[in-house]
Amino acid sequence: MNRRQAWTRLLFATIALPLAGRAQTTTTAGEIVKVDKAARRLTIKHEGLPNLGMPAMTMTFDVRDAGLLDDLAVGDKVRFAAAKVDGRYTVVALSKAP
Ligand SMILES: [Cu+2]
Repeated sequence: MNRRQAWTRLLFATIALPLAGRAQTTTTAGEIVKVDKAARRLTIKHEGLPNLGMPAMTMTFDVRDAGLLDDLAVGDKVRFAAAKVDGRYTVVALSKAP
């Protein structure tokens, strides 16, 4: 690998890969069914989650960032992203739907 190739690889790793990762984080529509701040958990009636191979359903998720729960109430319509973190279904991003 010459110098130029090395730089190209470095650039790819620092710029292109994070962008690709972001593009794969699709959000899914849901409605808040229950907010459990003490346990840091959310029950969401959600549409399908393709990244988890999950059809639409109502289920409980862990929440990575407790701050996400502060402004949420039952019945809120949201868009969110979920992932399996340490073997548990976890909300990793969430915002209220407009
Ligand atoms: Cu589910």
